[in-house]
Amino acid sequence: MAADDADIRQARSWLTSSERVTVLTGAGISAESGVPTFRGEDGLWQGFRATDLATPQAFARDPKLVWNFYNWRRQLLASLQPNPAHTALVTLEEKIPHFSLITQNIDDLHRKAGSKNLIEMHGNIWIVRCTRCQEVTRNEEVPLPELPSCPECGGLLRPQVVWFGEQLDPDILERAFAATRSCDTMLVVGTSAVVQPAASLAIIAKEQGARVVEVNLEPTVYTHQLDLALQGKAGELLPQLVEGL
Ligand code: BJW
Ligand code: ZN
Repeated sequence: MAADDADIRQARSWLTSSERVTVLTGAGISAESGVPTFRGEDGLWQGFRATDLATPQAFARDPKLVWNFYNWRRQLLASLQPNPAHTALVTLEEKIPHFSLITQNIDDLHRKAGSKNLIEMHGNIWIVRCTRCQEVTRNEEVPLPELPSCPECGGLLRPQVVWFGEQLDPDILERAFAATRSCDTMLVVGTSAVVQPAASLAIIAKEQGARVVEVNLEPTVYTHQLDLALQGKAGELLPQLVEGL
């Protein structure tokens, strides 16, 4: 059922009365900017499932294939802009005394929109890391060579993103947990909530007594456990939520 005005007013009043708001976003918030999501029909790249390429095993087996996938996404992202959902979160950050934005996205669109207190759980597509000397650098070259090499040591570079089976950066994970444990209201936007540990954040927030509001085109596995589910497009619902705050 599509979100109605009463639900939006309810969510807005929780936001207005909150000192601390934490937002968790996933691929769905960037969909209206033209970024494909991972699951569903959108999650395909040249016949490959995107999630099958986001693994250390795929990179070890065929680094060219995986780099082609990331080069294709870098090329696409270079021309894409944040949408009204990203902008609404910048507005929200300006209004809320303690605001944190946790994103699973690597697309940099929250930063491009102007969000400040940003926690990128799965890394960033514009950062590369040397697989030999571990040097980490921002690199916006598009496209990179099929097998890009480290300017310091000649080792093979990889994207600074978190693949399946890899540990999240412990400092980043701790920041995400801290923002989750302390918030009064959490907004969960455009994530299928199947990938751990990000998926557990909404439940942790709930257990700590926060109000949790989901914004998604479709119901997710968590919908019934949360306080309110607003069904619809993030680019339409988030601007309505922050209107008049
Ligand atoms: C809209 C919309 C619009 C569309 N408006 N909404 C515990 C239990 C079981 C398994 C595990 C576990 N702990 C760890 C695991 C293993 C694994 C995991 O979770 N597997 C599950 C699939 C079961 N997790 C890991 O491996 C993590 N590492 C870890 O935990 O290390 C320790 C450990 C290792 C091994 C075992 C145990 C512990 C790392 C996870 C890294 C995920 N990496 C990726 C790739 C990042 C780089 C890249 O982008 O290339 O991250 S995979 C991919 O999924 C990407 C995303 O960030 C992530 C989440 O996807 P997201 O954002 O939810 O997107 P979609 O497409 O799924 O959903 C889009 C949603 O938007 C949909 O709901 C739409 O309806 C909605 N939507 N348009 C509003 N306009
Ligand atoms: Zn190196």
